[in-house]
Amino acid sequence: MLTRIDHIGIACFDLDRTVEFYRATYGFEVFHTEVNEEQGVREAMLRINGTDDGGASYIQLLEPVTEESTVAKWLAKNGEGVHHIAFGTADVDGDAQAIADKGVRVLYDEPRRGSMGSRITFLHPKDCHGVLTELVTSAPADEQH
Ligand code: CMX
Ligand code: CO
Repeated sequence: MLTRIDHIGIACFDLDRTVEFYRATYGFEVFHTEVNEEQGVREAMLRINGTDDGGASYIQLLEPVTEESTVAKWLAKNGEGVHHIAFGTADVDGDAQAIADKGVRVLYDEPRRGSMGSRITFLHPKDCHGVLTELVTSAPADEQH
């Protein structure tokens, strides 16, 4: 069951400048940064709020680290902006299977590593009314890194 918005992914050309905009304009501080080589991104997670199930909601700022990155390709076509939304679930495997059974293309056979040790998969935007949609199961709080 999808229980919360885990994050909204925003593609940007310059992560440091975009982080500074979010800090100066809204007061949001960086909670976590990492490079995810597999996803081809350098990212900053800005924690916005906690939620009823113990999870949190974030803004995920994404800067491509390679020319081949899906985010680089998207930026070249669209410029900066909202790239995807991510729903949180305790069971990304079960929910991805249930959604695939409804005829929506799930992009990965098995969930991959996402921010802070989470497990993630994506639904094809063309099957989701134009919205690239991510499903996330967070790592347990003491295993987030
Ligand atoms: N939102 C909405 N539509 C999108 C999209 C997005 N983010 N990315 C691509 N599309 C659309 C394109 O506009 C295009 O539509 P048209 O044919 O009508 O022009 C179509 O999908 C195909 O786009 P493409 O540019 O040819 O891109 P690809 O098919 O090569 O890749 C996708 C699209 C979704 C398969 C790829 O972006 C992907 O695998 N995404 C999942 C991984 C990812 O995004 N990782 C970065 C974030 C990591 C994280 O969140 O941690
Ligand atoms: Co994401």
